[in-house]
Amino acid sequence: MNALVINNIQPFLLAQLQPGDYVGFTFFIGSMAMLASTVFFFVQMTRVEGKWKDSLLVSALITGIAAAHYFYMRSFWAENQTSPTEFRYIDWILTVPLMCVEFYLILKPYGAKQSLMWRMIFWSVWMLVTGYLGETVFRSQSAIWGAISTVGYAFIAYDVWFGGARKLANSSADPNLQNAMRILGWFIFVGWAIYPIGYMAIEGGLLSGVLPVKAMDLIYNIGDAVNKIGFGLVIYSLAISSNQKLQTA
Ligand SMILES: *C/C=C(C)/C=C/C=C(C)/C=C/C1=C(C)CCCC1(C)C
Repeated sequence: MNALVINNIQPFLLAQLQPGDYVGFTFFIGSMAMLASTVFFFVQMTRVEGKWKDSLLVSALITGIAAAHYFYMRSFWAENQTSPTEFRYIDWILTVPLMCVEFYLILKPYGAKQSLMWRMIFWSVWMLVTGYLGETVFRSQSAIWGAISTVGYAFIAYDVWFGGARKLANSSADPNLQNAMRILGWFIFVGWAIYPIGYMAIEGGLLSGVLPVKAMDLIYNIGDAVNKIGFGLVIYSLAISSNQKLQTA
């Protein structure tokens, strides 16, 4: 009797992780990496001046929100061995717009208007809501919804590579900012392009049969670690280099 009760509550206390469960491993690694990055960005926030505090705070919020969701997602995966789609998209709908805020914050001193931020946020929400619909409600038409989602992705990539965001950076005459924008542009172009590949691995997706179904979560987990932590580190090094210039000037 007691053993039965303990067995029932055990999954809530102790996530199961089996040998060979590589997706499960990446959920655990992801949760710890996000947690550690959050601590790092918070501590670094106290070491920089002025507006850089906001940028590093947003970096910490991005990895912090992701860390909380990864703790849920890894338990969900451990118990069900299926994709924690809802937690995943709730995480993204909070963290991806915050990445757009990050662009606004670094460009604000060079004349970025709030409209730039809202435009990028709009397209990120577009991308994620339509992607969610394709993964869940309209799974049999996932290719069409994936294409609609990609429109939002393309607008963000355009802004960062050629559009308003890039033009502001180019006109800033700040080599640190221009360099950071170039690297962030590659994050969007290559790092974010990882996600549609994962999406295409779902059942009925364009790459189903080519990639195993479990590849989706593996790809999303790797993408999140690269993009959220890497993105934050680019902002961090921009903050440190600009801050040093301030202090020695
Ligand atoms: C921290 C989380 C990030 C940076 C998430 C980014 C997600 C994407 C860029 C997702 C893009 C998608 C498409 C472009 C088409 C297929 C559906 C999505 C949502 C996977």
